[in-house]
Amino acid sequence: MTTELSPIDRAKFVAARRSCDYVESGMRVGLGTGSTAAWMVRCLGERVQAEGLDIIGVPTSSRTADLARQLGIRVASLDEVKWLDVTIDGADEFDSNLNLIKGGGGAALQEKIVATASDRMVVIADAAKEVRALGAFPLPVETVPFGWQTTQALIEETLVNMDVMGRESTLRMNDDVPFITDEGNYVLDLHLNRIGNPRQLSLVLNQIPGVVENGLFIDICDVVIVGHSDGAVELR
Ligand code: ABF
Repeated sequence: MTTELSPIDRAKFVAARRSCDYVESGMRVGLGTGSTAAWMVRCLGERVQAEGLDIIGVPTSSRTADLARQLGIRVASLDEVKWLDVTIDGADEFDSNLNLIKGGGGAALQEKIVATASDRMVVIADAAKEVRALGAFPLPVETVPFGWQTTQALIEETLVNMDVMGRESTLRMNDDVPFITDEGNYVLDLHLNRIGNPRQLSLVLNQIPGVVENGLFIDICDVVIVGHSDGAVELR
């Protein structure tokens, strides 16, 4: 399955495979979204088939639910299991405090709900996701469809008037119709370049009427497993 992988895909696979050490029979497991998380789902599916691993998977997106079912993993909704032993998910960026930018795939709201409803959150990523300061990756902000362009203008006005961003931040948002999420909400991408105070920015954004959630994960991640083509490193 993995001999012909590119170096970055191998790094993702290595991190994903290591993360499965956190999973044992009887666990309720949040299953993340994205290409790295897909490797984790495949590895768990192999264990279900090979050793009868008995887990309940709670997917963070419809894409992950489809993959998990195809691989024979028992799937349930968060409402059915209420709380999880562990969630394993990817990220777009992580810093030295294990704060994250997530949601590049448009599932940040569901991912944050599932990750928060877990005893432990494990992030799996290739080394390129490690940053000194969050923000080079566009920050997803999920809004309700009603008045989304007004919400976008409110976001811009609020952030420009506050010093929650780094000196070299600029505010650029998509002009075309935003991405539509599983929940039917819209996703705006904030091109901030560097976020000076991610904790404060996350609080400020979620106070703006119309904003449902943002892709900053502050004090949620417990472990980041960084994959390299020749091994994995765990950061706590
Ligand atoms: C999901 O997948 C998102 O939160 C995150 O943006 C993305 C990472 O994708 P990949 O693992 O493909 O880089 O976890």
